[in-house]
Amino acid sequence: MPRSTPSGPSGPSALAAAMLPLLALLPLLASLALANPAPRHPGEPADLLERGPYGATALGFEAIGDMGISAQMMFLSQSGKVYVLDKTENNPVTVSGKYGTHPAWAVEYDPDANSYRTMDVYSNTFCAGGAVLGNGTWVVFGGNQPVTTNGVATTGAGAYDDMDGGTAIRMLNPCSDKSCSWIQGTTSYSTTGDTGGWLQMTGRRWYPMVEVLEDGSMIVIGGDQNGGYVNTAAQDNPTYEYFPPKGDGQAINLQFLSDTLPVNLYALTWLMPSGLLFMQANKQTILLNHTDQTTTNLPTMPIATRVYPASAATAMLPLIPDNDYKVTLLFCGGSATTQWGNDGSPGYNVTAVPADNSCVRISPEASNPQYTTDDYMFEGRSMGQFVYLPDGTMWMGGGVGMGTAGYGNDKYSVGQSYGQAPVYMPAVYNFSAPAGSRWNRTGLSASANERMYHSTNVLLPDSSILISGSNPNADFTSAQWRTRTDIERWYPWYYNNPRPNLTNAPSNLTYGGASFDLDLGSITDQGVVSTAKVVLIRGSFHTHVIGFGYRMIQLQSTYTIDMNTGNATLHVSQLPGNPGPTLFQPGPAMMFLVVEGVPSMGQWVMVGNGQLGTQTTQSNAALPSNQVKAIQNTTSSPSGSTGASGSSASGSTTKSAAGLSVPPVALPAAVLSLCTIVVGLVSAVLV
Ligand SMILES: [Cu+2]
Repeated sequence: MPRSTPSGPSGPSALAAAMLPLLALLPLLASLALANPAPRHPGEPADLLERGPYGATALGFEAIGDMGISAQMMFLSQSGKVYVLDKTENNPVTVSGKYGTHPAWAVEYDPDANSYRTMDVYSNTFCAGGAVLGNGTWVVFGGNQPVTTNGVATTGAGAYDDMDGGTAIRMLNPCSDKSCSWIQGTTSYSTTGDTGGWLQMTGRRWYPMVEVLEDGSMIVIGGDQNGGYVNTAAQDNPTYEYFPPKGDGQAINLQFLSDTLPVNLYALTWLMPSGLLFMQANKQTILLNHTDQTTTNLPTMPIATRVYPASAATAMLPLIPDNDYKVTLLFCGGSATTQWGNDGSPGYNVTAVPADNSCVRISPEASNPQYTTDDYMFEGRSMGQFVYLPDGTMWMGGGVGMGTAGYGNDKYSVGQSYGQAPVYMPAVYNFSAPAGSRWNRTGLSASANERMYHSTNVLLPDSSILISGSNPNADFTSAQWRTRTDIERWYPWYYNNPRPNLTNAPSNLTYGGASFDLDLGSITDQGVVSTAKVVLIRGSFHTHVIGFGYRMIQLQSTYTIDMNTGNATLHVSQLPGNPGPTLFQPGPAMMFLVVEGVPSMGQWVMVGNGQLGTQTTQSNAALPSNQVKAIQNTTSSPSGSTGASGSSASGSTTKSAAGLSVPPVALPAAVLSLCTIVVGLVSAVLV
């Protein structure tokens, strides 16, 4: 795609004179254009020569290896390592630990080395919740009773040496040297007190929701006692509690969880800028004030059920300055079935029910919040999972076209799956595209592998997506749908493009305060520089197509282009001081510099002060206006804009192509403009 066309003032005679030295530069300019091809834009077809580190084509999947266990839960940590948890089952890899040598259900996976090490987790993590605290410690809550062979529940350590995970809490401080292990058992949370035994919650929670609060602590919500297809009153745990514990440490009743039986597991929950919690389960929606336990009813979820086991793809849309960080939630797919069975099974042929294809949005704290329909998906999908891409689009992959989440040995199960007709094709959703054009799969190809219930997808720092896991079974099996321990990666369209360099990035970000500068390098094309942005994706725990603690924000920024030095600088705000940490909770986040939709490699930063507790907020320092410093040192031309990201007004029309290495002071501005013409022509021919 050609770069912007300059509007040089040169007349014919000046043009002829200036062209002579430029002709000598043509080979150099051509080589520059070859070295830095203009990036494609989302949806453009892949160049078949562009391949990922293992040989796959951009926009495609690649099978890259195996991680020994099935990735029911997975997160990329700030150490660069991916931590994976499965349920207790007869996995082919083992670990030696506190209770002997047994099949492993936890691994640390190194995406750079494409290798893993097994880790010892004492209790059954089937099906837990988790997130990362504001201090960077990851915590996993709940699970199920010990099981022995064929997934049969037992009361003591079964054949696999697993303990009861119903009330268990496990913590991990990630490491890059293979030295870390899960903190569990009798280890106390702090040095000032001991839990008196196991790190544990107030009650059993299978399928608990976890959300991170503005002080970096967590709220752990709901769940049931012993598992099942859906919840029942007999085994419901309709309460929430905090971690670390607050107040008297006791669980607090939440009527909403009783009202939404039987479809209230992993109740969909997001912290809102006001500090209230948006909650959605069954068809009901509320805002919860968790401190005084009052609730406000919001509209009923239309069209379909979104919460597990309907399991829609859900996400908070990326938070952007252009709409004053308005919070909007998106729900896509799920199931419109009206019957739910019980904790034993669906009780009907659930696999014959087509998955829903609708998408709806709601902005919970807008005036008069309503669900509105969004662009529908290409097909019905239960258990599709959204993954934020740094360019602001959202990838969706996995799931099924028929049935729901859940599994069991019923006459209508397909193997042991309550879903069938896997969806092999991903799609990309662009929230900022005009209605009617938000879904795109141009140039994408299908995976060869089904990724069903208990599969997970995680963004890596290079913007590829790590994919593993699939349908669970009572125990590890190779029968359909088999227990999958293999790994795939998916590569975005820009995977092999030259990437922006994220240099001199801060390691900590605050809520408000002084801005910081990022060096954009030798780019002077205002059309390119004006696309530069900085985004953060918060560290998040992925399971059951939910990203716990998952949100993405674009920081406000402006730019200065200095034609004298040939460099550009991006001025970047800290996180918004108002509303502060309720908008983007403290804790580790991956930072990307994105130019023309192409991200840098992600770098981890700590948002907030790195500790649990009230975070300091202050007003954000004003950013300089967008500015192009003209070629002569005597003039500087502010744009007159007041710091809005993406403003393109300028007092100068002088532009230069990115990467041009001709010393700018050696040539007059008109000649630089002509250089841009030539580069533009060469690029137009070559691209
Ligand atoms: Cu599960």
